[in-house]
Amino acid sequence: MEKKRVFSGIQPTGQIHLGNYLGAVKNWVDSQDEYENIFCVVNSHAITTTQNPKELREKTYELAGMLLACGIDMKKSNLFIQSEIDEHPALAWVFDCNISMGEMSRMTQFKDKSLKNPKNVNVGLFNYPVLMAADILLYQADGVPVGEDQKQHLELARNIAQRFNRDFGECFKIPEPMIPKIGARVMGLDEPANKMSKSFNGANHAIFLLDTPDEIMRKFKKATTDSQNSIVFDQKRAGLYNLLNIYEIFTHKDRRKIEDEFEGKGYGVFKTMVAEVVIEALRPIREKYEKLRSQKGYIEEVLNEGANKVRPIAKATYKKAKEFVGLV
Ligand code: AQP
Repeated sequence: MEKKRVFSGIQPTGQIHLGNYLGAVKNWVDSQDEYENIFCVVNSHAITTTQNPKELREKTYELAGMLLACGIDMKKSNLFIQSEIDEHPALAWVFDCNISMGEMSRMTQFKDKSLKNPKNVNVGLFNYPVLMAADILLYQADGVPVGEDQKQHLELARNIAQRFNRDFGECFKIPEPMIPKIGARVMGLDEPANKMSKSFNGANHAIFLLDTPDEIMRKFKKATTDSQNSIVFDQKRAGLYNLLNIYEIFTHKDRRKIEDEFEGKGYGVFKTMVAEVVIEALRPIREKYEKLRSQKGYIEEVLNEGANKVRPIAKATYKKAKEFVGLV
């Protein structure tokens, strides 16, 4: 039986944090055998916020290296840089002309990001979800493994595909969201009301995958919790719940067992144990990245190979879409 195809992307806007890893990348790695995998460093999405060109180029290759260090295996997956395949913006334009301003105005991430960065509210930022729809639909993906924050964008991609198929002819597969049961929304350690984010400034906000063991321990020890003393899964206690979820994912223990383990123990012991589990889980990634970071030639080779393999899929889909709308 043919394997189902998954597509997902990540922006080279900064270092990967625990939210990106648990919400997306770890799931890409863990299910590589099950699917036909296409993963993308979405650098064209990154320029919707101000970027220094030289740094963006560096961060693009660094992120690709990080994904390989996390376990993306080129024998099982294709990894490429978005800007290397011209059909992404080309298909986005076709979609742009078939989507209303009203539908786009409901996208909450645009509102959040505009408020965060009022000096650079550009058309690309508004259009971000359309480019994301093109990314996914070009590859006829069956599933899209992402964190919960991308749910609305995925719904839009499905609507775009359904409408196009109805109005012009059967062209796109309708992709299913693949949002993990735990880890879909990792919250900031300093402010558990906000999702952990690359662009959020704060020394104790995010655990980055390249943080040293000391940094990880310090950040977890300072994590915001509450003044109660029981260690139980209670969604209303957001800071504690976030830490417990992180512990649950890395230890694979069930919730009852975790609550029993920490019965009668205080936050000091609990936070230390969460930090230790995370340090051990991230250690091999950090070590592998240290070896890979000097091998820019190898990373470039992997990315070129990935682009060459998936380009024909993108070209075939775009050609079909173009013909359907009369662009030939
Ligand atoms: N806090 C999170 N918890 C779970 N999943 C998350 N993702 C992001 N933050 C969390 C998932 O990571 C994947 C890649 O995200 P992205 O880099 O493309 O963009 P983003 O969602 O905008 O991530 P950031 O960290 O918040 O970046 P900035 O600060 O640049 O906007 C996606 O699957 C996302 O769901």
